[in-house]
Amino acid sequence: CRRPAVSPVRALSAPVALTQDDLKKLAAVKAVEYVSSGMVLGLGTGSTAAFVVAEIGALLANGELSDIVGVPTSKRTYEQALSLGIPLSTLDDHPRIDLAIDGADEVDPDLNLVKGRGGALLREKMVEAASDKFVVVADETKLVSGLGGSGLAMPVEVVQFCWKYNQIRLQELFSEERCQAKLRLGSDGKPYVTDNSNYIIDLYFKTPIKDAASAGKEISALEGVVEHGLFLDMATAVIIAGKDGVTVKAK
Ligand code: ABF
Repeated sequence: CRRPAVSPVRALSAPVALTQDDLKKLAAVKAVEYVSSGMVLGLGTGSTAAFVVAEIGALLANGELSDIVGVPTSKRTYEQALSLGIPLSTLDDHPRIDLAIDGADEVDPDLNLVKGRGGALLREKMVEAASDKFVVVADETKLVSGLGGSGLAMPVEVVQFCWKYNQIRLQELFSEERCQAKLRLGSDGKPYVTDNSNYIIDLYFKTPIKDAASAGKEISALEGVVEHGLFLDMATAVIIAGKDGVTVKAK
């Protein structure tokens, strides 16, 4: 078995009340147990995924892992992995990925996910769809009974052309869930622009999505929609870190 990595991820607090960050770190360390030398890895985006990347970097540095190639799901994950000396590649050069590890915004009882509040949903879905295994890391606050149930954003990436037209069509698509569709703005008050030069329309539901599978198809059918944050039947396993410990839910 591996000697403990030296990454900051391992420096978990003593058994006192665990913060949400502590829980994210616990999930990250558990997920990296799925990583073996020689793997092509999908590197996720978000704060939990960042702890995974940090742990992989530390294991590479202490010799516990070798011959890893990472395919990042965002420019910011690319920068983080580069800074840690993780060899990087692309889907063009590595169209088959052994294992992707990424966070999520919502996890339902069937391991279906809402992802993309970090704005990286398109590259995340491309990388994770190309992966033999997709392990999700999350703290217990991400668990929901039904997707959309958190009342927080479910993102849809749209081309910039006539975004308002698609905002209206998306809102109408979910009138039963009393959906509010809002253009995501950056900290500068201007429309947030993704790594792929698109906009994001965030959908906020008053009640969980009635039929996520149909919803995904209907969203994708809208002209000008690039991708959405419903990741259905994609996760191989979900690692949930909670106050009572770490659990692994597998399909
Ligand atoms: C990423 O993980 C995004 O899809 C999602 O928004 C995010 C969750 O972020 P965090 O781990 O910071 O809660 O994959």
